[in-house]
Amino acid sequence: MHAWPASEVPALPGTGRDLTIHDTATGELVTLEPGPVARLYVCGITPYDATHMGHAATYNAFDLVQRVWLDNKRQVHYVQNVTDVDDPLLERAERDGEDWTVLAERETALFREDMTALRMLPPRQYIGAVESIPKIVPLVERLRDNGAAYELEGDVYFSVESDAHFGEVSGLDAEAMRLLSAERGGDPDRPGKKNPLDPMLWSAARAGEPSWDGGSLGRGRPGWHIECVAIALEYLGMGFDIQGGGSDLAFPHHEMGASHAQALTGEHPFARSYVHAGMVALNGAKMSKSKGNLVFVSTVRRSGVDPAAIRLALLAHHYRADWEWTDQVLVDAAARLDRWRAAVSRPDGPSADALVEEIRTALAHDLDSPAALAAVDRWAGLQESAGGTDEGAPGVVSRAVDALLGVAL
Ligand code: 5CA
Ligand code: ZN
Repeated sequence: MHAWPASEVPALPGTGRDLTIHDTATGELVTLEPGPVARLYVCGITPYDATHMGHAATYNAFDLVQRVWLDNKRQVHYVQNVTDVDDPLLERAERDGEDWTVLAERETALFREDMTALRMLPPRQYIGAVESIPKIVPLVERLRDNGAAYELEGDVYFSVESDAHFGEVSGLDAEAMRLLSAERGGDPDRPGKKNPLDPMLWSAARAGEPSWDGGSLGRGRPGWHIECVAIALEYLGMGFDIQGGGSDLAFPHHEMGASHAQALTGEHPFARSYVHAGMVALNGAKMSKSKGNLVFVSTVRRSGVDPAAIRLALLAHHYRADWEWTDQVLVDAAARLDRWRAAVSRPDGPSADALVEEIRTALAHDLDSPAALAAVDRWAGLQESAGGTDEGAPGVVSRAVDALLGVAL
């Protein structure tokens, strides 16, 4: 699958910082030590509806991760998937009497447009679940042959007990896991499972559903967690720097993925850190496709709002916070964008050297984008009140805001 076009990232004067970020597995801030090529896997969308502000906020967080790394002279190997076959997608296509492949292609195309408009850096590989099936089948066969997976009425389940590190990503107890598993695509109550938490690796073909040749597994389709494992192992290998997504992916998705990969390879860890963004809500409830309380990026764009204002609305919240989308959030962001644009439109201004360092420091410390915005606000305030004689300072600010925050002034 193809990704979307990259916007250029200007080089800045001075030096970048090492990224310190909150790791869900340890519950602590960790200073990452990526090699010259930092490796990032971010879970992609299930394309049965348009990109909403919650998705955009999560992708914004991992876009900042890349910008900190790039500024710190690292290359970034970024991989993202598209869950282009899964229960919710098939259910939506069925409900609307639409071909599921047409639905998935249309929403994926819209996602690419939204990501491009928001200036999110594209992944090097953007890979669909369907195109990954030939890679997934041998992994499931291997897990079964190693005794880490078992068959139940034609379906194949992963045995969570096969990984000694199971539970270390989310740190949840068994009861909490059971509740979340039922809520998030698992089937803890299915009779015959060795452990209620065991997730599906391969689902045997069912009437009226698409299915693929699964070799010795028989016809069927892949489970959700193994999809991301197959893609991450293929392109990044074990021990990549960050696996990212929203906080609703910590369990079961990232927990199960880590255990699949660890059971497959005998190595630990799958990812060196697991990073999770908070949930964006609308009208008091988590924005979600299944609930339908959504504000779409594309709808707001089509109403004439500058995508840079949408991006500033996302950046105004710390990535780990749960927050509420309101009309006011966007009004404030649009006002900030106008103010910043006016401030950089003059040929000279207050020195920008300290500001560049402030933005760098804020982002390198657990992606503190609200602190970065406050620093730019202060510079814009100085420009408005006293101005300055530093020729070219507005240009430096403009490049820093572009390179580190992804906002084109
Ligand atoms: N395809 C899987 C991942 S492999 C999936 O979860 N797709 S998704 O379309 O449901 O979500 C895409 C990303 O957006 C995930 O990282 C998810 O955690 C995040 N996300 C979903 N809803 C919200 C929300 N309300 N606020 C913040 N992030 C969200
Ligand atoms: Zn995933």
